[in-house]
Amino acid sequence: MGYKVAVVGATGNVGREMLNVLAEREFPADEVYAIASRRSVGTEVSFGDRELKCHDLEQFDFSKVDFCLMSAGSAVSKEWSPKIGAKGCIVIDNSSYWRYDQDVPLIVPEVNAAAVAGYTKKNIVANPNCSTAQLVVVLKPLHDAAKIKRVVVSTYQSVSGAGKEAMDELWRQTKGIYVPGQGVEPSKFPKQIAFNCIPQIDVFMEDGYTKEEWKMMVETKKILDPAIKLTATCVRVPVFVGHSEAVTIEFEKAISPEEARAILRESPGIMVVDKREPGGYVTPVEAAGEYATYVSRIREDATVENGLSLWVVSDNLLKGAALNTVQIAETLINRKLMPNAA
Ligand code: 11C
Repeated sequence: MGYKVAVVGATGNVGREMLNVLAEREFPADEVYAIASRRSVGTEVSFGDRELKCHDLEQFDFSKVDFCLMSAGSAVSKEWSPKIGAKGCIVIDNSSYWRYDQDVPLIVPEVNAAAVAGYTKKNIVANPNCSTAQLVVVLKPLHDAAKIKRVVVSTYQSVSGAGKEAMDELWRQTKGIYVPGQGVEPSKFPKQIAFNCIPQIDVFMEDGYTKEEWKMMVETKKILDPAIKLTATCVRVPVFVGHSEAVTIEFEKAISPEEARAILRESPGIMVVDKREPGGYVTPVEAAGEYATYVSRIREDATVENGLSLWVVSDNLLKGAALNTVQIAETLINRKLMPNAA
């Protein structure tokens, strides 16, 4: 007997990827339900070689499912995750709403799998922001080896992180540059995204950082180590899928690029591609559709004692969202933490 799984937000970018990942990884599910808002009821979404019809979130009986994989935004999660959790179903939520709640574990399985046991307080587990997930997968083994003091990260984030409409906007503006009448005026983004880059993701905070930058700092501390200092600059670039990060790390102990490369090669979820020749690194186009987080350009940062710089790329819809969510469900099963183990 397997598990029963509901995917809430099944018609969105991440919801569709959750269904793909469940099918690809042969998640031990007897039943998978696609759930969406009322206006999408009846819409069909792919699950492996089947099509699932979307059910109405408001009418669905969550007491009959074990897992709810939720990707419907913060407002929906705020209202629905506690109600669903109260039915005995474990919610694994992709929104930012529950991430900073001390009674909700924030999990990247390669980094802090053991903390998932804390889900019982609310029956909710949070999935981190996409730019945080790929970063902490890489920081963790390096932190274990040489203790990280400080991280400076600049991101190059794809438009899919902002949803389907944002992808449409990049496509429309790209055509609009060449075809009169298509329109290049911004709507989802604050400025033109085609052939441009925008140093703002999410809203501004009082201190001048954006919320995306704040999330990377706060989430890294919660998942990995509150003692790590992190400063981020998050930038939207005209890429459809795949977030890239230029990361500079200052360590307490000495660690050479060769040592870091050897450690990362052995670490879960990571592929090192670092040839120090033209094209000997990974770009978002190659990372899209892949489960791994890729590390390239590992080199010494000689401006500080014990410094390294590197380049990190991953599929933001997969490790940054859907894959990590499914891995959390697998972690709950593998650690025998499910109330009604199959
Ligand atoms: C982006 N990282 O690329 C954002 C999307 O807190 O889950 C994910 C926002 C979040 O726009």
